[in-house]
Amino acid sequence: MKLGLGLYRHMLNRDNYAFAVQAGCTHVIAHLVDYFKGGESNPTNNQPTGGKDGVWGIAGDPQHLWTVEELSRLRAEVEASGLQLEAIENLDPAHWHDILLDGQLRSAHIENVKTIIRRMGAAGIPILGYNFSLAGVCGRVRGPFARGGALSVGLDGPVDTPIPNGMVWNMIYDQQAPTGTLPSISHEELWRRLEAFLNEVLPVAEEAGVTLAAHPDDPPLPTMRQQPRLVYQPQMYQRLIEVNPSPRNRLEFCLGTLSEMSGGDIYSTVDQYSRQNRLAYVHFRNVRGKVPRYSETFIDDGDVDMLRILSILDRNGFAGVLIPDHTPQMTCAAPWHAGMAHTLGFMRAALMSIENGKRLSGASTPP
Ligand SMILES: [Mn+2]
Repeated sequence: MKLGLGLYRHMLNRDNYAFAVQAGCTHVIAHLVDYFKGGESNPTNNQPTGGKDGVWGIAGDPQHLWTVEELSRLRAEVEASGLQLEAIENLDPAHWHDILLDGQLRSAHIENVKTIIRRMGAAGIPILGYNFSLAGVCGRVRGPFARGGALSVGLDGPVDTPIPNGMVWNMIYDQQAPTGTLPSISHEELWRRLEAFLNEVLPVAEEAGVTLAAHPDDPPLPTMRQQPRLVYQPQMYQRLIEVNPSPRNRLEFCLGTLSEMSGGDIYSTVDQYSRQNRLAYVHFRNVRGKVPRYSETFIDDGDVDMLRILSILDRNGFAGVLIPDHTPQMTCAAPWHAGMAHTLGFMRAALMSIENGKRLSGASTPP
């Protein structure tokens, strides 16, 4: 297993690459969507929250798809710092909103995603993470929920305010949209859209050598903002991978979200999907509680035994990248970095302990 750091768009710079190397990382996962553009309730020194039913920010330029040159330059900068670029996390709503919404631009947006996948392949970036969700990440509350009063986020019950027109997945893609709200759809309609999307883009992903990695719904409730959620119980990931058997159809395996789900057992869930070799990469996060009430914790302080998770991943031969997902904000001049450094230190020690255990038991072959 490999240690990585996820960086938001405005954090993609040499200082943060050096920080990652210093913390023992070998890989970076990059967000290219600027979630914070025009957002009012979204401090840029933390994960985007947007408030309970607010907005992260304004989506990007619908005419500008990430170019091979931009992607290659990013990869080169990451590699110049001694790291590898493992994945791009999340598509810009500006480029694919009508796939989620089944709108008039759907076929153009399918072409957008195919183009992005081909360009990632050309730039040698192996994984594209996505979240097939209308309401996206919403309903979050912030507070001193973590150990020592560290600022963290959580869920305090469902949020049912409808999504305004022109907004999808936490972001505004049309500032001129007529007033009104998005009509509700059924769970089966959402699955139909997901299946059509995967069946159209996975052949291109196979050709391009790019893996699609699906994030589960965070928060994992059956509905949020009057819209269905896709993967809100662990078993629903099985349906997603059975939609299309392509080896490029994999999971952005978010341990925190899976642990927040009301059903299932986190350890058997990790075993089930890692045994099938369906994990593209892992969001390594701990949490206390389950829907509809939970909060994010420090990595060593939640409901989940993260060491046990790693031993299951190791036993099943997972060799991909783990990144801290979110962490509580630590009380100091660099709250985000301190939280990440704390989690990365924990992860590094845990991974070293697994390797040492194998060496002592003679299980690994010498180099
Ligand atoms: Mn996650």
